[in-house]
Amino acid sequence: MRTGACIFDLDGVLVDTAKYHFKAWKRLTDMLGIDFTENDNERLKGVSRMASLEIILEIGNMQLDERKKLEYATLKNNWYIEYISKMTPSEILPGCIRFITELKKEKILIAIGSASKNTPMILERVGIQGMFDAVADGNNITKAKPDPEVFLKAAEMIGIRPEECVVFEDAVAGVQAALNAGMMCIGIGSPEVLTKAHFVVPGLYEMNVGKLREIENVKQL
Ligand code: B16
Ligand code: MG
Repeated sequence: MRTGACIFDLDGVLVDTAKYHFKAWKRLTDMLGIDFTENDNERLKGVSRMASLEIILEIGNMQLDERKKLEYATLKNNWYIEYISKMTPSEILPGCIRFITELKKEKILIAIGSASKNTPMILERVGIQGMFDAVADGNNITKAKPDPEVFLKAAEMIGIRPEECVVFEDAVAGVQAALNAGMMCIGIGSPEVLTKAHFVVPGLYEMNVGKLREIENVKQL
């Protein structure tokens, strides 16, 4: 295949917001008396806000009615917004700007495919909102990863066929979503965790257009 577009997940690929999600969930779980660890937080990566709360309630063996669930999810999000509103460009992960600039020179389109409803605010805070040809996020989808909706939406917005898109993802659910969309997926993280990705790098600092070309030539969808 020849890459027409690269679609980037946001949290864990372009910026490290997992620590702020953890801080906000931890504040809630402390309030509810649930023992919640950084290890548990790994299970929330790429998962939507409400699905994350369900996992937390399962960990705490706690049942709540829908009204309470919404109340707590909103509370967590308000705390999360308090943290991310203080983000600065220094929190963009290494290699991200350099790689995106290289892609643009090659006329490869770039888009965001994130589960987060806070995507616009994060992009604005770290100052990269103008870099993308399209942004598909939690605000314009109804089905969470591993459903392919967010990546298909991004591809549709930029007018590139799914089989010409390469997704960069750090979460298992996100890798599965990319495969479900019929796209090539480069995992960001560890190959032991992202077993289904076509190729895995530790971070975008390990990516360049030459490597992308090698991967697209060797790997079959
Ligand atoms: P929000 P991604 C995901 O973003 C996060 O990985 C996940 O931990 C979070 O629960 C989800 O966004 C929803 O975020 O509460 O801000 O809408 O990795 O898909 O960019
Ligand atoms: Mg992610």
